[in-house]
Amino acid sequence: MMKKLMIVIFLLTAFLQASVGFAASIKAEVNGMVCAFCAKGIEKKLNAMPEAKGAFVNLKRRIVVLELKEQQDVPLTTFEQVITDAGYTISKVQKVEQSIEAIKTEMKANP
Ligand SMILES: [Cu+2]
Repeated sequence: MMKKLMIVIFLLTAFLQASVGFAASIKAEVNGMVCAFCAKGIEKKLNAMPEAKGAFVNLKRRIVVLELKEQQDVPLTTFEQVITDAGYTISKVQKVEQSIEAIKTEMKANP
């Protein structure tokens, strides 16, 4: 009885880890964005990617976020290429398990 319960818990944990282990967004620190047109341009380029669910730029914090559609992935190098081709440089880039909404909420909480 106990053994069965342990197996169920183990499987459930494995399943949950697999489902949340998926990166929801690519978040980067981008240099060279100086105005709202820069931000809009980057958002437009990222939104044009087939894997994109959404894109978000915060000029003040120099943050660029590409949220991915479910079960979709984009290599960091591909993301970096889009940004550098647009004329900007990246100082930091990482995959995060957060949606754009979650990132915005986090930013509001830490002004
Ligand atoms: Cu600009």
